[in-house]
Amino acid sequence: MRAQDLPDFKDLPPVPGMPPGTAWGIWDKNGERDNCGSLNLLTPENTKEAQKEIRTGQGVALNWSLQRVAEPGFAREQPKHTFKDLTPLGLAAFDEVIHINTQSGSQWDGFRHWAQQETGLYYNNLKHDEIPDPAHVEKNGIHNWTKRGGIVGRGVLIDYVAYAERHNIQYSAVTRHEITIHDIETAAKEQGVEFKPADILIIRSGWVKWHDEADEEARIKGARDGHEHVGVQGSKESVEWLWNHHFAAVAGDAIAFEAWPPKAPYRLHDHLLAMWGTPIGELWNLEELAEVCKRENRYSFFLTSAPLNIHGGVASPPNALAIF
Ligand code: UVW
Repeated sequence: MRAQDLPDFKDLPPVPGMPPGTAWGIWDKNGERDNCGSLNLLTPENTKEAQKEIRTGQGVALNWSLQRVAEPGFAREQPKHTFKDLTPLGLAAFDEVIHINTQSGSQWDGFRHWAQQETGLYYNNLKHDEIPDPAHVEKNGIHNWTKRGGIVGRGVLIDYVAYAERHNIQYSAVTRHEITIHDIETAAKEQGVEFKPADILIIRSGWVKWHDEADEEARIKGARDGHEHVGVQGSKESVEWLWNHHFAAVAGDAIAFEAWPPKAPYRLHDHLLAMWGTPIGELWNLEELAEVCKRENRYSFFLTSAPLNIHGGVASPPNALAIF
């Protein structure tokens, strides 16, 4: 379905057993279950339109170092990187082994990560126990994003850090500071951004900047042991605004895109991942991106992302590039 044919939030057809505003079945085609949600908005036509954003040719990589976050929270593992010396095989060579929890650093949350919490159901009616079951490996696995040609489109950055400075808004990135739709719309206007359907909406909240500037003790307290951080407000207004703009995906630099902890019934994780099939990018490094946007005075760009091709995967480093 094209963005212009999608129903408004209030007109989404009811899905039995699910809260209003569930978008299951919308992208099912010829009796085949959809696994890609709003990524279906990224069509070849959209790519051709988005490539008009390339003017200077400068690329900015949005993955943070795999070694970041230094001390992950929510009992998540630090990445392990070991070298494997191939000298015993008569070769002057190295392999390496990388062991990561995909939630510990820059990531896309896929549709096997998070259920609508009250029903325990994942995007398009996938059940919790089906996820580790090989019989259901095709459902919602992140490999489906590779199969469809990755993520390619127009990215737009809302630099909330710069907006907060301009408007004298003081906050700590490791408190539950809410970014409202009014803030996003005002910042967009000030930055000269007009949203388009199928955009990939990226919000710089200041979490990575905080982490970069904090000492070890503060990082442990804020990132590993504290479970509060800045993000988009979870509210009726946010949910309706996000759906009605028909973004292909959303992303940010904090542990979650939304102000954490979330508050029912407007947990954005539930709506985006489980009810709509909209990927959430988290812990992206947006520092250089913000500098380039400011320098170019342009907050839209061509964006590509090639997630891991892992069959049945839950999440992935984004391997995202913004190209100006
Ligand atoms: C949090 O851990 C806050 O979010 P996610 O599970 O999406 O990483």
